[in-house]
Amino acid sequence: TSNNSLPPNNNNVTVEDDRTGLSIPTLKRAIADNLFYIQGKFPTIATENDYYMALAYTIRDRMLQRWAVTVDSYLQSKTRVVSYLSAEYLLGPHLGNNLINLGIYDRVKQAVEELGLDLEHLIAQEEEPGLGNGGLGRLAACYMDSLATLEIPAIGYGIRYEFGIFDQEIRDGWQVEITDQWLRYGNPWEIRRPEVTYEVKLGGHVEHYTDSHGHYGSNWVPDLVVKGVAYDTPILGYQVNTANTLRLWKSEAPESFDFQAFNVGDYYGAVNEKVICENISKILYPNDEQIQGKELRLRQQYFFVSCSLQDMIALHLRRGGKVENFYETFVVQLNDTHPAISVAELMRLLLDEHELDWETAWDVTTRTFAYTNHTLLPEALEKWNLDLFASILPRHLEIIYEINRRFLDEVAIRFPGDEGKLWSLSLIEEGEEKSIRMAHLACVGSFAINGVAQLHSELLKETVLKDWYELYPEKFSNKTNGVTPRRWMVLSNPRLTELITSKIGDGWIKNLEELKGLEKFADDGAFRKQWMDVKLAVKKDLASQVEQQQGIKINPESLFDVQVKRIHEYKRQHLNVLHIITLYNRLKQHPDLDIVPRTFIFGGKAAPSYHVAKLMIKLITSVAEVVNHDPDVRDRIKVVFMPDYNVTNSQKIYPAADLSEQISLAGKEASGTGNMKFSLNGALTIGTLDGANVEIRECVGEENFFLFGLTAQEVEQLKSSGYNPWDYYHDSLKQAIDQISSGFFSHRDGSLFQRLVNSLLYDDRYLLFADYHSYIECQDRVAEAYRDKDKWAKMSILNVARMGKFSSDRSIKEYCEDIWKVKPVPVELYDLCPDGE
Ligand code: CBF
Repeated sequence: TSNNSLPPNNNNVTVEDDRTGLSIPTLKRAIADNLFYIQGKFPTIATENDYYMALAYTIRDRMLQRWAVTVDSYLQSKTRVVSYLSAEYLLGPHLGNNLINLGIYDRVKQAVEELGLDLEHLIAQEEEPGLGNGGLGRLAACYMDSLATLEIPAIGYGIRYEFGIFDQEIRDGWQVEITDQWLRYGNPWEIRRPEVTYEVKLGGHVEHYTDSHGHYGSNWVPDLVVKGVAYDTPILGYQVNTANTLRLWKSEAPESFDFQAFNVGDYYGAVNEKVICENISKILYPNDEQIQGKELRLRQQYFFVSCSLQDMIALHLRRGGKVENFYETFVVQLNDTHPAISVAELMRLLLDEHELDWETAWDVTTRTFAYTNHTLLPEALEKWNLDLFASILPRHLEIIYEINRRFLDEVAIRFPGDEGKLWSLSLIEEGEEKSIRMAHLACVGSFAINGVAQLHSELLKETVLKDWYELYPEKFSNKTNGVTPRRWMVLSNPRLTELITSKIGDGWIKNLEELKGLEKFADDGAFRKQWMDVKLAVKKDLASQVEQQQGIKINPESLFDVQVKRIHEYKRQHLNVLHIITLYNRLKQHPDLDIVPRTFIFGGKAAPSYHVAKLMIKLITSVAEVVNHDPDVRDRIKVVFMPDYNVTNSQKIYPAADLSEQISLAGKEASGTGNMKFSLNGALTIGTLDGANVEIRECVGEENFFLFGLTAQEVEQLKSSGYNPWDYYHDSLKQAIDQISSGFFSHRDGSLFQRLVNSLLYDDRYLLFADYHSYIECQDRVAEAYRDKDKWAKMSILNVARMGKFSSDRSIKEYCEDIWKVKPVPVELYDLCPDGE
């Protein structure tokens, strides 16, 4: 049917309609067509995955014209393009989201049903691209959605990892990591661009020369050259024509090299080098907020940054620009320090490849980059061992030395005689092991620096970037994170979306502040009932999923108390466990105690080499084992660990939560974005004054937020006055800790959790003990509040109504106005291939 010579069929469907048409008969034909011509299958033998693929191609076809026109209009226009550089994109499945953004979800559902299929089943076939670890990668994905929805010319650059974040299984209560093979059945959403490739040098040495005109130059002689190949994925905005590009790089061996090796008979050498090249984009490092300083990771960072900058320069020149004006075409946002090597790479390209002088090259560079910091944790601040760095990027080391020399000269003038300042601001950390401080490279090379929540941005200025703030106060600002309501409401919570829309229309999907309109219904009894009915229906869905997958029966009427996020000591999942044990002990002591039934739901991955985090998972599952099977509990408490927490699973979890656990130690969580997704879906928060919790509480009202714990300031005071966990080790806390260490939850194996218990008793870096009593008292208030369902409904409605600020659209608008200085460029559809051309 794709053959041009065929006449239109009796539905009057033309060839063009087959690729773009949106009527139900056309969609059905297109699906059947793709099933046959792309999958090579026909209905009697097609699997559900074949149908998913056929549908995915059908939808991609409908995005292609928008995509091509968007690219063309950016090439034609003279407006600045935002380039988002991120080593991670945690996109989640595309199909459902694209149907929402195209506005054809219901229509496609019907078309698919008429073919005897179920749309939700097909959507569930998609293997999500898990190209990120957690919040940082998911933020990048939300920002791509908002950039397109706001019609901002933008391109996202990253790495096409062959293996994304590992799949998690729980065996005998322990996390087991399984390789993520997201590409195993192919990826219908991407297009390989074999013509868009760049060479990336690695290793070797640098030669210096003076040419016949007396110009001094540097020639980097690498010992390995890798090829980066572009894979493009369209990112469609909501109800607009804009489809921006996410360009991910795959590393390959250059075509030429293996022949050279064969010629000299080195078969092993040739194959080995090919493997080395391909390894660069093989796997995502599974550490969230922890650096490991591994050579391959530096190679990955440099690889994608170099390809991306070369690509941007090529596009800029193609638009008729001169390298000196590069920053007029692109503004480049560095998503944390992972792409910070960009500063040295752009300098290298401008100096060595485009022969600009140092001053001009530095001027271009510092007008190009802006840097977002995402963490205050010292262990997450990237540093590269100098020798390692020199062995991979010898030319960049020279450039960094020169940047540093000039920069420290400036510092010496500003702070005469202040050796300490030179030491603390230097790009090089001295000491036994010299290293390069990537955050400092990002700061010196960027014209803007921002944190991701008000508190975080303030703490940055007072702590890790204090000296930088003193030097360049004008560079600093805050850009509080946000989440896209398209994925995190419309797609994941259709019931609530419908209820809200029935009251205030659907304007809120693009302008989240319109949720304010719900406030006036918060006192309407009938609406509260509808609200709680929706919540109950969603909880029932989750309950049946849990029962089906794990055989655990949970009571949908119980309070769903949820903590889903990466497992980390600073996020304090073990504080939550201490509360569970406390409740359990109360029930054991007073079996007839009238408690509010609760279901505790956990989910999250631990970095494979982070032993204490893995032990925290084992603790949760061990406590679950005891509590869930104790007849005295009589099902009043249930504990569930949902395996393989990812975007797909999270879309079912956030909508079902009553209570959102945001209990990190104040001053440790930069922002959090899960906190926003929960509250947007009507969960109430129990939380500390950390990250964006502070702003969420301000917005929803302190009476609609369960606050506990020390403030960031109090944490510092307590630490500096000499914190002693033993001061808090009594009563119910002592009982819980002693049970864990005596083996009560581990078949009398007292040694199992000893490392975890000792880390609390003898260090307690994250002050669990100090916050325990306040947490328990607050949880008791939560339980009391939940008894009054009507009041709870009101609080829940008000939470949603007041979450307007936390749309990623708002964040992106702030970046556009304050940092990027870019404006929307609406895309008009036009025919790119008029007849006869
Ligand atoms: O800013 C996005 C998120 O980034 C992190 O996940 C990170 O990797 N540094 C932080 O931990 C989150 O607080 C933050 O929301």
